[in-house]
Amino acid sequence: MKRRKFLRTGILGLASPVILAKSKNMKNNKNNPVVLSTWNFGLAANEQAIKILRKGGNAMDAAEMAARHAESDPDNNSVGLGGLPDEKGKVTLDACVMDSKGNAGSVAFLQNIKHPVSVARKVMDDTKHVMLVGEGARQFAVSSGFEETNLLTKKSENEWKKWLKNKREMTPHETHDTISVLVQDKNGDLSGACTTSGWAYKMHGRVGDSPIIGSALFVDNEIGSAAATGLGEEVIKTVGSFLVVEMMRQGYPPEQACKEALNRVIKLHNGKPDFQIGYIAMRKDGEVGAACLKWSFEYALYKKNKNKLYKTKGMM
Ligand code: SD4
Repeated sequence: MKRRKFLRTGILGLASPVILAKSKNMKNNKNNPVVLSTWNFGLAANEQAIKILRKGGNAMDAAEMAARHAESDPDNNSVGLGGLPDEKGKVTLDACVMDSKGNAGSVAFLQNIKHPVSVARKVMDDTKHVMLVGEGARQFAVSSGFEETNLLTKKSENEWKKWLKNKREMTPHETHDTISVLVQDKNGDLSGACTTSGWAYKMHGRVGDSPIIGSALFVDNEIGSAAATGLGEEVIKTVGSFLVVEMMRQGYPPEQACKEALNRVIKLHNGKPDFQIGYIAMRKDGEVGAACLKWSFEYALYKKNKNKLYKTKGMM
């Protein structure tokens, strides 16, 4: 098939009315910071990012602060403190960051550290590696000055004990609270962060998409950034956030780029996925978009001095 025709017909072979913009000469959105994050607690997280941006801070610092806010919230049962544990009652954390220079840091299967996103940042800033996992990640965190804390709150422990009675299989959309944050600062530079305790009552040792660069988060400072929430296994298999950014590079607007990435998942599941994935995307010119597979998905957007919650309907 000729390239041009392929672009016009889209992944499922369906005609789509998408107008492909030229990504080459993408305008940089300067002096108009934008913050985009997943779910309704993204609003409060965005506020933390805004504080940094108002002082002229950079996108990476702002994204980290936003993610830290969700990690500290004991009522958010999918991130940091108060996150629901795995099948063995252990709270295990995944997080990553990526900045405008293409640097990245990540931690997976980290335990007893309240701010995995900041450990991921340290991996990026202070080591020659991108990813540390498990006990090695914990040791690195402690040696970098992070305090160890028990993250299993009484509430989460009680939930886990209830679950132990029948071990009903949960899906991530039942406890969806992963925070992914995309930020553009006043210079127009892009960065992002993602942090989660993952799938409630998952197998001990399970790692999701959230620490995987390209899956839950990808930033290309020339084109845009994208991030995910939802069933990590399916995001990993389709390298979701990288794909969304690549679609924007091809000229798809942010929302359409998210939908094209979701079309891949729909196709792999014979048109009937029974789980949730949500993507958020931010383009270099400050345009944003979001899409989800099913039901609905809320995201928080700060732009032009307004921080508001939006809801997008599922594609099916
Ligand atoms: C995971 N993607 O561990 C995460 C879960 C999630 O909203 O996003 N929940 O698979």
